Amino acid sequence: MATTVSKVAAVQILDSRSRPTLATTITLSDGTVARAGVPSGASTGSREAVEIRDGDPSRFSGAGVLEAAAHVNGEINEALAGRTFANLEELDQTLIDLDATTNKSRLGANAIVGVSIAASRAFAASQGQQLWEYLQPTGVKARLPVPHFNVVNGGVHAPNNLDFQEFMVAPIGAPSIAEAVRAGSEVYAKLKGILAGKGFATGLGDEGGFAPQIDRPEDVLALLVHAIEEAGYRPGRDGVAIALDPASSEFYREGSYQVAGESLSSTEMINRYEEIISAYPVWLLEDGLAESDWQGWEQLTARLGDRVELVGDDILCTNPVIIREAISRHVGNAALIKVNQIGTVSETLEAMRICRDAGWAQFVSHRSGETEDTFIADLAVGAGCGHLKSGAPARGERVAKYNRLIEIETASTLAYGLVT
Ligand code: 2PG
Ligand code: MG
Repeated sequence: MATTVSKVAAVQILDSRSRPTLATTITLSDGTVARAGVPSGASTGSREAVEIRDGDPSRFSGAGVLEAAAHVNGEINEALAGRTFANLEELDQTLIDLDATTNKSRLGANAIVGVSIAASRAFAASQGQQLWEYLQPTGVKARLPVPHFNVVNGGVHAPNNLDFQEFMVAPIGAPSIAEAVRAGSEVYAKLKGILAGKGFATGLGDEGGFAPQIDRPEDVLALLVHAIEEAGYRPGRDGVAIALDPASSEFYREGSYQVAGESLSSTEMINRYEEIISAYPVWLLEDGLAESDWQGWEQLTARLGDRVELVGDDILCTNPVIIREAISRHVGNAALIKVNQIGTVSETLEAMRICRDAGWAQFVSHRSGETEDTFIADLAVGAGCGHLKSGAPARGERVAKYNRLIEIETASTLAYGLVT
């Protein structure tokens, strides 16, 4: 169904970390109005699409996005207003051509992605479809994804000594989203009590997880298993499993991994992960090795690829070209999916299609800087990828996505769970 755009506009707002980001609005000629909040990361891959920041030190320490907003209100609006598009791909391609760089650095990925997300929402509404239905590729079964609750934060997301960035609990064995959210919340509450009982602070990191002063990742994992059990669940895939995102590019220095006071080679780091997955119910490992350590990744995949899901985030950047290369080199067996890493919804769906065709899993993700926008919940459902991470079961910008999943579950007959 062809759709005509009347206007696009953007304004500078704040994200969940108090950094500027964009709220983007699109109006269609049929009167449909849709909005998008633009996410932004902290532990970014070097090959991500580029978000534009003003760099004026007198405003938000240079982090303002007035220039990106001006690109939406000026050049992008001029290119789209009054034009009729056959579909979202056509609109996204117009944005890509207008920018004319390989990494969206001229107009800004933050300018472009907000327009693309808002447009997909508007096109869905204009056709009377739920957003997840609109995003669902032909031949793909939609499903409700297993939520991955990031309950302990470290790395660049928290001011503690913990080198690993994310410790997630995943209620894989839950019967529904509503019950999975309950499990996440109950484990989170137990964990808070356990931490407080041991004298740790229970302040939160950027994604809503606790940020205790603990050095060794294994010590956190022991606490998580304890919290899962205390909440009345079985630790593991038939109950509540654990997922890790060490975000290891952040502690990879001059060819070695600096973890809790030790300096480890790639092989030693893989040995460490092997011990970890043998001792704890870890089912997924994201960015176990650094984005530049492709040889290490090949070894990691050969050694652990049949035991855990190995997700590439910084190394892949939701980029179809890089994902293709990783598939052919047997680097990982799954891709993290972040819309703003590549910059348009169409390219994101293309990255997911490439994964599906290769038998790779796709793990849809929020960013550390978020708004209340719930687009990723619909994306995970429509693409039928089976798992999503959106931070802790706490803080409005994180739970908005989980709450949207509950809403979708209530209004549909979709199945819950991993793709098996
Ligand atoms: C990650 C993300 C989201 P950031 O590394 O997976 O959790 O963090 O948005 O800071 O890149
Ligand atoms: Mg990551």
